[in-house]
Amino acid sequence: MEVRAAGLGMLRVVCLFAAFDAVWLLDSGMLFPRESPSREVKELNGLWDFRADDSTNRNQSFERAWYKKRLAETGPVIDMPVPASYNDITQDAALRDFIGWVWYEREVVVPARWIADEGTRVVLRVGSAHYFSIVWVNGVKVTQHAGGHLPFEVEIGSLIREDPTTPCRITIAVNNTLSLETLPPGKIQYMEDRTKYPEGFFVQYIYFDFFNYAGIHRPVLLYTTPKAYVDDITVVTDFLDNTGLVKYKVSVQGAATGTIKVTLKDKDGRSVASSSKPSGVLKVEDVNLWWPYLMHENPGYLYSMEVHLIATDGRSTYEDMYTLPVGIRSVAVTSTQFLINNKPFYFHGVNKHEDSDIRGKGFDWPLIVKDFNLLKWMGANSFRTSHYPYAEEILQMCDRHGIVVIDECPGVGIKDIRSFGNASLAHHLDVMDELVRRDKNHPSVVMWSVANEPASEMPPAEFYFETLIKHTKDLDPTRPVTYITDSNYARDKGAPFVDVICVNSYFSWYHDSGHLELIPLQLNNQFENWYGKYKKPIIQSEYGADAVPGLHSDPPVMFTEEYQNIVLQSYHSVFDQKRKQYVIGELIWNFADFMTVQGLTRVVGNKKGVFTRQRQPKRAAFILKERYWRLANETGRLGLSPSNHQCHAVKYPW
Ligand code: BDP
Repeated sequence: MEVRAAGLGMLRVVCLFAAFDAVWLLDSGMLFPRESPSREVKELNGLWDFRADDSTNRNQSFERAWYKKRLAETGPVIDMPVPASYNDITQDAALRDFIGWVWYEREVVVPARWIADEGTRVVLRVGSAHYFSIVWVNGVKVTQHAGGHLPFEVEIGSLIREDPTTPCRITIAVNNTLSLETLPPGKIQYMEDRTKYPEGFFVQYIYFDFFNYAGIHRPVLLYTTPKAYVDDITVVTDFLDNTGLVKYKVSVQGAATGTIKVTLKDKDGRSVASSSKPSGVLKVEDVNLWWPYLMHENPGYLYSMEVHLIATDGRSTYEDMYTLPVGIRSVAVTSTQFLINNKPFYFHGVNKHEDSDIRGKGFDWPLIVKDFNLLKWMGANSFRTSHYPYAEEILQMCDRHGIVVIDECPGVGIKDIRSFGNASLAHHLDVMDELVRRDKNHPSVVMWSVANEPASEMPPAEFYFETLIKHTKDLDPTRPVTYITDSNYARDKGAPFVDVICVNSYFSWYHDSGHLELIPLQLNNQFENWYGKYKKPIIQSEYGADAVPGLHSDPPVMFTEEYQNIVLQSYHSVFDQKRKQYVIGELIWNFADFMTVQGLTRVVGNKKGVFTRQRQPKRAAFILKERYWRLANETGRLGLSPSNHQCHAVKYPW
């Protein structure tokens, strides 16, 4: 038996590593900017000059070439913090709801040495800006990028060296207009009825349930590398018995010849494996595997892979160092289970948003750390990045704390048949390229989600999702792929292609409102139908109910905390039956209340959070906490049972 298991393990490793060579098709990397002996980072966060182009045709800024001079010379500017959404920073409702171009500008002092040293690359990087961005340096266009939530960068060293005496003026124009071909899709409609709307009045329709926050959402920075540099690193990991296997590939740019030294170090800085080849397999004896939070006493174990390059471009010699955190783990899916390191993993977690008061979707360390503390307090072991990629810093936290991630692209609200066309698909494939390129090395990321609740019953959905999912698997054959389906779409054309069925349902909320007693019947049927049809493991990827904090009623009525609690508990009783069969996870909608567009069903935003937007618990948070810690003890494989409870018990952290 053991011999057979070992043989199967070896087969898995061979298949996994064989697939590796055929993939990672992208031609350049997007390594997270890190300081090292050869690399410096200069953050450009803080106050930028800001001006919205509110001209009637929304185009005056281009007609008048605002990028050519200082923004303050084009008209009145205001202070705008970066990173932050601009929407909630002022008292101006017109700016909160603004659609069109906004302009950010800042002058930067570039260290003289960076300019003087021709062997230094100076890279300008924007962590994310929503949605379409154009960047100029000293009035010269240097790059543009379509899509929020993902980084883009450009080398500007040669440009700033042209005239080292001019200050480096960075101008970024950002446009939040969404079309049927963007991700997420949206639509602008001009209103023609002059008895109701003035000339030029338009609205942007969106098909998703969160505020369309805009602006520069994540850090902007300059960083340096030598002219010959480590451009990308890819790692795929597995293990056999006690030996960890790290298959890696380093790609280098700017060098004619060079030597590479790769050293894998453990947490104490001891070298555990090394190589002098640009690609290969590192073997780690007595490996410390990367385990999820609550599945092991020592979750989130990370090694450091130090890549040291010495290269020459024919004239000079350059030295570059980059250190990548590496977690060694495996992921696999069977028809009824999700396996991490060959052990069944049950997702007990949350869906989140990047969303908070004042900052909107702006990156904010205090908020991020608070959220992790709340996740761990609750006993959550996972979350889905609903409905778009989150900041890389958040994924790094997940790596370190062992929080498992379903990494979702911004394919939310694909509801119009025109959003299944070729242009949309091409953009969706590009976005998946960018997402996988950015997040491929995170051990916490265990599955890709290519969309949320698309109109997957429409005829074009079949080709669209077959292409999209196949492409994602070509990019990364090591992780399962899913998209999130709405339980109403009984005729789901994409489901045959996914590895895991993720299903959202809101019984007794959007249907049969007030009829809590129907939840067990309807949920049970939901699971049986999906499993019966596809024989794939299922995650309840959303469920929940709005609760206005402090609103009470017994017997429960909608929008009270009691109603939210009963919804959760009714779902939980069915999960408890089905998790013994093929249900592999439950993710509450939502971790915290979040802002939405104004509408009849939203009282200052979506209130399905188990925490308020200010991160205070509703009663439901305590229900989940009690449940998640219990699940951790039952499913976490810590060796817990009543008899050995003393030796390994997961302790409540209070
Ligand atoms: C789901 C959507 C999510 C919404 C939620 C709701 O995926 O974005 O916020 O419904 O209505 O269908 O609360």
